[in-house]
Amino acid sequence: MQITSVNFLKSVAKVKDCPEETLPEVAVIGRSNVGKSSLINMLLGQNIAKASDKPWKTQLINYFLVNKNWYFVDLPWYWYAKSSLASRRNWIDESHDYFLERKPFIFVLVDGSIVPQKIDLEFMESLKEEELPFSIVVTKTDKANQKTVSQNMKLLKQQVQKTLGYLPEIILSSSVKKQWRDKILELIEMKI
Ligand SMILES: Nc1nc2c(ncn2[C@@H]2O[C@H](COP(=O)(O)OP(=O)(O)O)[C@@H](O)[C@H]2O)c(=O)[nH]1
Ligand SMILES: [Mg+2]
Repeated sequence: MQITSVNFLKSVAKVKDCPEETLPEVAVIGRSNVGKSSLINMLLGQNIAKASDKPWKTQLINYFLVNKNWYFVDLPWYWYAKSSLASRRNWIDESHDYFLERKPFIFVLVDGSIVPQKIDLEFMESLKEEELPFSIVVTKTDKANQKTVSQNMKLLKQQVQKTLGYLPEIILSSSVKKQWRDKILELIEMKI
């Protein structure tokens, strides 16, 4: 897919303020700092999503209108591994409500430079329980050496398979090296 136009549409705090559901939607979700905004910037070819080290700046749902025919959505939920069980349940429920209402194509982002995190597996399991299909994008594959990334990938595949009973599509990415951009855009084109 060629990106011919990108417009920042709006940021909203509540699902009720989301744009009319007339266009297909691709949503990225993942732990704070996993690389959601950077991935969007890399795929769209411009610094349009705020990428920052300050996660509290991005607690809104951000909509980008791409090629005038689909939305790319940067989602705010899904906090820290150390968040309390109650707050975890809360954002998991909020994100489910969003997904069930808007039915986006979902990318769950996981950090390829570290070993698989329990909170990521928990989140994927919760999506499965709601029968919400998703693909996994592995971010920051440039941040660790190749051997470490391969080991992390192997563990990820094993643990996801064990948790879900199947393996969703897993795609690698590096927003810094701008790798696998075409492949991810191809997948988006297929899904929207
Ligand atoms: N090395 C490396 N750093 C990345 C990559 N993607 C994001 N980052 C960095 O990770 C931090 C968080 O990225 P950001 O996109 O804001 O994450 P978000 O909170 O999930 O939106 C920033 O400092 C980014 O520069 C990547 O592919 N490789
Ligand atoms: Mg962000």
